[in-house]
Amino acid sequence: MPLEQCEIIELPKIQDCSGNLTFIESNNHIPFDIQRAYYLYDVPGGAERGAHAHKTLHQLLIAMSGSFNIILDDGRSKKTFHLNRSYLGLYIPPMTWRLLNNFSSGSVCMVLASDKYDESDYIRDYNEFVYATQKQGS
Ligand code: T46
Repeated sequence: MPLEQCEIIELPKIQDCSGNLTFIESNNHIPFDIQRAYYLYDVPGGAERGAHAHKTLHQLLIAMSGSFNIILDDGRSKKTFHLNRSYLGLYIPPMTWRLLNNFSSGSVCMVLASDKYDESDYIRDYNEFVYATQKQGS
């Protein structure tokens, strides 16, 4: 998918003197049905996550706490995003290579996904990913 389809989505934020509340509705605030949620936490300093693409999975990444970088790659170009607010989500469509790094201490990355875990949906080899994107584009 072209990188232009990857975007930061600003989620609703209800603010009052006792704190903030953010909510997410499938197919309203994000363009897919949520089938799974998972989160990354206790990530050691200097660690990297991801380094793969998904064939069909749509995801939204949110920094629930702390911050981290996400480098996205569509096989032609790369773009780096920085997440550090719990009302901002990064939408990642299928066929987008991602690498997460620069996790701050205590950071939590929550992920909403359009499908259940399926290892056969992963492309973990970068050359295979680039080949697949070129085939799609031709
Ligand atoms: C992404 C980043 C942010 C499961 O059993 N169930 C699951 O739902 C998931 C996501 C993973 N696993 C198992 C599969 C592997 O044995 O947990 C292990 C690590 O999984 P993975 O390589 O997917 O972990 P990350 O953190 O490198 O990547 C994940 C997502 O796959 C990826 O799409 O954007 O988190």
